[in-house]
Amino acid sequence: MIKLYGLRMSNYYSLTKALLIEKGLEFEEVKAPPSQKDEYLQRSPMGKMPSIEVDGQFMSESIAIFNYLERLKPEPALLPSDPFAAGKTLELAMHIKLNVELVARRCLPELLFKTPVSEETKTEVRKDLERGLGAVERLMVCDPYAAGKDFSIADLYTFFCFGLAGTLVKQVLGADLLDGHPRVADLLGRLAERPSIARVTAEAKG
Ligand SMILES: N[C@@H](CCC(=O)N[C@@H](CS)C(=O)NCC(=O)O)C(=O)O
Repeated sequence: MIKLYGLRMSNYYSLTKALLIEKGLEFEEVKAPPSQKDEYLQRSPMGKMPSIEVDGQFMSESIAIFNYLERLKPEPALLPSDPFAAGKTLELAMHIKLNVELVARRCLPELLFKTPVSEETKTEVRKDLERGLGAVERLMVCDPYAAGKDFSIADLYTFFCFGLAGTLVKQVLGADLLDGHPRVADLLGRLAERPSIARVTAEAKG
């Protein structure tokens, strides 16, 4: 059985857990906060969560884990069968991750550790987020799902990356990330009701 290491509070752990549920794969959750200890770095070379263990072998990075699971269990597919459409779906997922979530993440020290983020950084974050959101808006289909008519890996990145980014922008920048982005706001509302995502959210709270 696949072991999923990390903590339920992590958005990438949550994304990977939702992915395992979507795929209908059996898995066991193993509590493992990030660490720089050798044993942890064997599983996840940056000491981050999540990572998975399969038959004594380890893998980190949510997108690599997705690629593995998609090949391990092709149905239900979380990428379109058309190669170009599959590339576009991953393009969207990566813009959400790299140009929205990772940008907002620069504010994390202030939210998590009460270490103030400088005004200079906040100004940069606002500017970079505007650019990132513009890119995502240009790529997003939202009809009805992020990348088109079928639920895909892009929806999981949408939900779990926008979730954290939205909280960071609200708490640290005092703004609404989704202001001016009603399509994304609507999509997030619909995705919250998807059984895999609803279960992950409920179990992270409880
Ligand atoms: N690119 C990684 C990101 C993983 C990541 O940033 N994990 C965070 C928690 S959400 C973490 O472990 N942070 C601890 C650290 O940076 O040391 C993925 O997609 O899996």
